[in-house]
Amino acid sequence: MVNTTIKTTKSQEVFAAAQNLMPGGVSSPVRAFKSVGGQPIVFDRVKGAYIWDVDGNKYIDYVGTWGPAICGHAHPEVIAALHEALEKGTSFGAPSTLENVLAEMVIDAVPSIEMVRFVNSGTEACMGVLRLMRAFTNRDKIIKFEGCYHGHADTFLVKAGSGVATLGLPDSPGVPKAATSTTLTAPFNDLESVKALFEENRDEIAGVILEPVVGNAGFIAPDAGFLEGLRELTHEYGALLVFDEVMTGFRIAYGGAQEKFGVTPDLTTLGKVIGGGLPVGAYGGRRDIMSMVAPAGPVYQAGTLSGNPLAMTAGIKTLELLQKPGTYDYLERITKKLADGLLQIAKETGHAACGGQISAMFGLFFTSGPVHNYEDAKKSDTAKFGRFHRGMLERGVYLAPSQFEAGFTSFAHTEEDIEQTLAVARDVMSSL
Ligand code: HOZ
Repeated sequence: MVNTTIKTTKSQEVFAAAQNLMPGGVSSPVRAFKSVGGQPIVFDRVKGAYIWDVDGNKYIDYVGTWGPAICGHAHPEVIAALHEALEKGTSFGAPSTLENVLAEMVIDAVPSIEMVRFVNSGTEACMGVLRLMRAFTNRDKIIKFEGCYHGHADTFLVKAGSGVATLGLPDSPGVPKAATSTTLTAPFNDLESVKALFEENRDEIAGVILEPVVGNAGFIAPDAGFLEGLRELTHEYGALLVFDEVMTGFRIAYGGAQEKFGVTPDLTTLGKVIGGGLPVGAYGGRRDIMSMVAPAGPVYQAGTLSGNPLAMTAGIKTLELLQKPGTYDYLERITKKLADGLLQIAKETGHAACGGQISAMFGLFFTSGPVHNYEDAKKSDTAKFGRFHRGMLERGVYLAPSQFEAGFTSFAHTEEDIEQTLAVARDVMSSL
């Protein structure tokens, strides 16, 4: 049933050549497979729930280009809309109706967002929001959580997740001490630590930023009351609450984690899904705060390709597709089947494991858990995860090449895809 003899000769050739051309042979670190061993496969094309590599092998994909592909890759309606938009030009660098359309869709969907600024990536969105938090409160310090990742701006590279966690790096060289001296960190799900930081730094903390559901330290859900507690603490100490919904936005619910959990932050960052596979980020929030952004206000932030017509088009069509009735019920059902199935198979094959899912986002740790924060996540047997990852890949299932990244499904994934994935997982876990 299961093919374990895939040939990846061409992938190996291309990746070997890439090593001389780009640092580590990649454009973004986690892609290099450093923590799971072996070499990355080199993609040729993607469609629906599947990837084909340059050797012609087909894989069921649970990375979804790191989150954007919630409709499945290259959805025909997104591609058709892009073809039409392409004829009108690739970049305007000027206002367009498309920006209004996507802005209205985002404002309608996301409870905290009354005004929005489009940028080109999640990193850029978080950089913009950071400056705005500080400007609005006239305070410099921020609180972030261990294992949360908010892009690669200097201030956020403290106990960061994603590639920093994957590679086990200390905080990055090249980041001036001054840039991180204002970054305070706390363990995720630990309200007492946050309160202590507020007490120790009275009237100095601009705000708290977090992934409301962590995806960059593996998948970690917030404990009951955690998000509500942060909302209360930030109110009490006159600080802003910022949800980084680059991963969770339009993924765990149409209105993101803030809709799902009923907690409304002051500001929100978005990316991934709202670009429908093209490079987009956004930050938005309360009108009084957003009115400080230039040129409405003095807080400077700009971008040549921001509001790009192709990116806006892909985003609009993706959100339209997500509005179809039943979409999120379907995503919840298939992802639960996958996450529960993986845990059951781990149990039956004798592996300590824990994990879970919310809508189309999931994770599996090789530790008995529970995992409430990054310290807990680090107890996972990463060597075993590496062997699991390789086994799955060799049998046609593409998972994120790191224990410290969440998995993503799409509504292009079928029940049969999930069943096939679970059959493969049983085979692999039996031989780990
Ligand atoms: N921030 C993404 C992972 N959490 C980017 C990974 C990549 O594209 O390699």
